Amino acid sequence: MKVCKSVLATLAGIIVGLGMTANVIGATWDMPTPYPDKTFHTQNIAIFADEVSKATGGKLEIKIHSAGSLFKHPEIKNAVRAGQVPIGEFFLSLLSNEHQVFGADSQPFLATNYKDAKKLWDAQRPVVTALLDKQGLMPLFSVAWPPQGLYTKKEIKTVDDLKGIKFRTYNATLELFANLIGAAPTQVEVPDIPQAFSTGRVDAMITSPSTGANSKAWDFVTHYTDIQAWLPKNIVVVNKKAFGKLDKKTRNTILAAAKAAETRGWEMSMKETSEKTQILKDKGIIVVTPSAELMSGLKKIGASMLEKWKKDAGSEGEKLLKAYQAK
Ligand code: PCA
Repeated sequence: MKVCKSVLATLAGIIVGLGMTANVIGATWDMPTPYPDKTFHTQNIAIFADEVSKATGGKLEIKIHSAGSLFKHPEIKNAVRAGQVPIGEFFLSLLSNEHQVFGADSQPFLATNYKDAKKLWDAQRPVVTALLDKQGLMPLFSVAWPPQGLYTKKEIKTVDDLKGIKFRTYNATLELFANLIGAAPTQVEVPDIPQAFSTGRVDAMITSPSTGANSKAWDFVTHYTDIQAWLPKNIVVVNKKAFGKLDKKTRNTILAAAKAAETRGWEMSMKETSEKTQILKDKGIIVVTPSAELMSGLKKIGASMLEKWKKDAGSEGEKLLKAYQAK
């Protein structure tokens, strides 16, 4: 009897350890994301998780761990790759250190509106899928952030006005852009933005109206210049092995929910752009249409970055650009 009990306890431990719920009716998938709950991307994946749960009758629950609480942003991709978690969301262009094609959406002024951003993703998806496949990963969906604008503590009329400013960045491409405009870049994750400003680590940033409003940018900057520089994306990926272990019906359920999440996410993003820009205004930030001089200065830098990108991105990059320009 005693032995029996301990065997049962061990079995229960194994089942829980495997991420199964205690009553063995289904599985729980932990899903890390670097972004806070109130981010529209996180709200979108919450709906995705809900749809999967409902459609599988609770057989598969996806539990979201937001704001980098389970894995820090730079670790999320490898955590999914290693099977530590079966699914995760991260900023696609973070992977540009592996291959430049991952960073195409962060190239300044390559795709600056939703229509072009969507075309770019259509061109990028097959290349990204093939590269991730080699790592045992499969993309489920990808959603763009709103166009990226400039947050500062003074009016910016020319590129020269940005010289020497301590600049918050979020990937290598933005870091290079900041260096080329003569600013001093520091990498800061979204949940840490308010503190980075309040402690004086940074004085300016380029990000969406979404992240600016959610970070309460009016507490630390005065101007938002609407430069619409690029629309970077988040991507949700699964570990192919974990996905393959599911039955066909569940796999199809996930794929259908992913497709819906991509469509819904882009719609949410578009809505965010106007809503959050209005909030910036309402909270007292001066929303500025950029001067022609500022734009031509920034675009010149963007053009030189694209030339370098083309060299670094090789034949895959060329294929991607051709497909983008053909659309
Ligand atoms: N918000 C995220 C990524 C792009 C954006 O708009 C950030 O600022 O890190």
